[in-house]
Parts: sequence; structure tokens; C-alpha cells
Amino acid sequence: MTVHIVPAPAVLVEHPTAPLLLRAGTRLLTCEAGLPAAALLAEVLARATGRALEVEVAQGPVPGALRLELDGDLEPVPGGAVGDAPGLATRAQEAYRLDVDSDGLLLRARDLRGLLRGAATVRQLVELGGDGARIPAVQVEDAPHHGWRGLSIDVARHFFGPADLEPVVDLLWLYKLDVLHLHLTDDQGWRIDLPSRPELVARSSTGAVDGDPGGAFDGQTWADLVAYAADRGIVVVPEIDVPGHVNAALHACGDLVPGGEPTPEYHGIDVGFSRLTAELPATSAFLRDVFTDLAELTPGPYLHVGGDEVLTMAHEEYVDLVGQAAAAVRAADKLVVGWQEVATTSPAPGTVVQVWDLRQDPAPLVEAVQGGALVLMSPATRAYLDLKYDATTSLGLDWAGHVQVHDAYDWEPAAVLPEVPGHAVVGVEAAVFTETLRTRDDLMWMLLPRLPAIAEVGWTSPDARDWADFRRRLARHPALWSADGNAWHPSAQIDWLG
Ligand code: TNX
Repeated sequence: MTVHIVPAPAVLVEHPTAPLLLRAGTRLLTCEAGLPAAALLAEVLARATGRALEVEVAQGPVPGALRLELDGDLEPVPGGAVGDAPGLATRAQEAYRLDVDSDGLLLRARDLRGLLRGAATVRQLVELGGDGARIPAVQVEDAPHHGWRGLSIDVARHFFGPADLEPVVDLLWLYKLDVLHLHLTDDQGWRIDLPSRPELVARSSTGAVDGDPGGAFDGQTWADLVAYAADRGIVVVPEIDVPGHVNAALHACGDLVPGGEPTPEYHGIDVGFSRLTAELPATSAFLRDVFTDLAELTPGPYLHVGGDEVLTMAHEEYVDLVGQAAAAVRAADKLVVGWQEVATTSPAPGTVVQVWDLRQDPAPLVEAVQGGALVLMSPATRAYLDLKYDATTSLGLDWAGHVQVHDAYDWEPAAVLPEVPGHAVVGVEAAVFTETLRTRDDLMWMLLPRLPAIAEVGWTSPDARDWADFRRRLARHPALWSADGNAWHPSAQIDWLG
């Protein structure tokens, strides 16, 4: 078996017949609405094979051509978790069907996002050999298990800008993830320029952990990144973390601090010490302004309000401040996401609660779900890709133990907390906090090979997942990573092939 698609598709039939050869001048045909997917596929195939494809708006079939078709009648292969994630693509929209033989390739989907998912499968199928590039004869029918399949990146502890993040977005596309969550603010830095509060970036974006250089998104670099992700079927979910993790705001705005004195810059990695103060007159306007501005900058349906690790505040004040942030998000017509602790605030129905710490009492989460909250699963012991692989790993943290590839692979989001009904779980998100990560290579080395494991947890139905088979497929993926210049960790759990 040579085919090694990750995440595993719902149905894969490998035909023993001749492959499709990609030659100079091979044509890529599509309809007007399929053009964005065709253009992306042409670009990645050209990069992979060194051969340009000609994209044309035309009907086929044409012998030897690739065709991308939108087909409103295409029914998704049966299966899937209960319910879609509100605001994200539905299972039917991400479904696709692919048929390849020596006469041509036909990729069909109901929606552009299905074509984008199928295009990632095509990229993984390309084989380079003596006689040039070819795609094996296969039939694939595929659709996701979970609707929300994300990666969260902390760009506050260390800043990662478009040049570092675009290759990460490419990886999300390659593994059929659909959400990029950016943790944009924390004690060490404020990383997004907001029109109503220019002092935040002006005063609090130049530093980072250990005194490393900082940075921030301005309106243009932010819009470009959001568009780059959208072109790949990926929604950006921005996070402003309140009411804790706010030293960067307190350093920029003295009126948020009792006494009025801005706090010093912070370059360490402690958590839990900074906080907003409900009784200060400036606090409510700050919350309203930052989430209103953030909504303006965000075409996607969700804003993340943070809410984690507020260790020096009475519960009543925490409920008040999280409530104000959530109200500002809803007033701007966006859906609210918050870390696990927001479950204790009686969140409004539809709030997405992101579980990260399985040591916390599940009772408030169960109650929040009874009140209509939804759950996104990011348990640190499985999905925190800033944790070390094992004791010999130089980068990363170990506060929740080590996360080897098998740990990242062998779990099911809907079953991780037995108290939480599976129907409330919208999906899975990997997270990478960057206290110890400085460069694109550091980031990639932590993501690869664990991100593909989380991607399969999100996309492939639990009964079709198998560790032995995943190991076999993943072993062939370093060629894909190296072709894009990405660093990766050769975990001893996989028998890597060239
Ligand atoms: C916990 S995740 C945090 C972050 C740290 C991370 C390190 C979360 C909601 N809070 O502040 O960066 O652990 O792994």
C-alpha cells in the first residue's frame, strides 16, 4: 500500500490500475465558483512537481485532465458526530468525492470548502518518481467527524507574524483543519492594533518573554493573514484574554490600574498575577472598545474572551467581568468562546467553552452544558503541543506531563469527560503556547508530527481510527514537510520512511 492519507478518509478504494500521469501542459478544469480551489491546487502541485498546470474555466471531460466540480446534489458519506459547530462549515459542505484513474481526476463537492478539503487529499496522493509525477488510481469518499478542528497559537509570549504563520496555515490546510485561533494578548505583549486603542500596541508590543523582540499585527498584516487562511477554508478566531493575563494592557493604560500608575513590562513566564478591576471607571469602556474593534477586524463568527487562570479575584467580580466581555462580543454579532473557567459564570446558551485542564472540577462544565453551552476539547495532556514529547525534549513545558505522538492520537473528544454529553462537543483544538518557542523552526518542531495526530482525531470517525495504521501512513509524511522547508521531530514512536 502506497497511499498514506492523513487524516484517514471515510472511504478509500485503491484500484490496481495505472496511475494518472501529470505531464507538462496537464489541464485543470473547473467552473467559475471552483476557481479558488483550482488555483490553490495548481499552486501546490506546481511547487510539489515543478510542473505548472493550466487552470481553465471549462467543462470536461478532457482525457488526462484534472476536474474540480461543484455538485449541489452530492450527499456526504454517512457518519459524523452529532451536530455541526455553529457558524463553521457543515459536514455536508466539507464533504468531497474523488475519483482518479489514468484517464483523469474528478473531484466533486457541494461547496468550495469541500473542494478545498479534497484538494489537500490530492496533494497527499502525488507521488514523485523516475517517470515524473503521478496520482494513483483511487476512489475516496470523505467528510469530517467533528466540525471544529483547530489549532491555537500563542503569539503573545513570543510574536509570530505572517511569515511564520503562513506556513502553519498551509499545514492546517494539508491536514484539513478549519480553525486558526490566535492568542493575541497576554502579560508579555499586546499583538493586534485596535483603532480605538492605539496605545496598546504603541506601548506594549515591543517586548516578549526573556526580553526577546516583540511585534504586532497592524490592520493590513492582519487582514492579509485572515484572507490567506480563508483562501484555504480556515476561519481565524482571535482571542483577547481577560480579565487575567492582562499585564500588557495594564502597562499601556494606567487608568486600568488601581492608583493609576501603569505596571512595569513583564518578560517572565508566571501566570495568574495580573487582573482587571471591575470598580475602576475605565474598565467597562476598555472591554467594550477592544471587543467591538476586534469584531470589526474579524470576518469569522467567533471571538475568544480568554477567561483562564484568574487567581487573585473574587468569583463575583470574575463573573461580572467575563459577562461584560461576552456581552460586548454578542453586541457585535459574534459568538463567544472562552477557556474552561468561564463555565463557572453561567454562560449564555451557545457559548463555546474550551476545556484545557482535566484537573478542574467538571461540575460547572456539566451545568453550563445543561444551560446550552457547547464544548471544545483541548485537554493539555493530549492536545497541548507546547508540552515536551518526553524527558529528553529541550523545548517546551511539562506542567501536565509529556505528550508523545500516541498520546496526541489515542483519544476521543466526545469521550474524554464522561460527565459531559457527547452531543455538546463541537470538536477539538490543539494549542501551542510559546513561552519557550522563539522561531518558526521551534514552532514546527513541536507541531510535527503531533498536529497530524490531532487532525485525525478531529476529522476521522473513532471507529475508523487505528494507531498502527496511522503510524504506517504518518511515516511517509516527512517528504511533505521537508518539501515545504518545515522542521519536524523524529519521534521514536514512528518508523520513519524517506
Ligand atoms: C496554561 S491554557 C495556560 C497558559 C500557559 C499554558 C502553557 C491556558 C488556558 N492557560 O497561560 O501558557 O498553560 O502550557
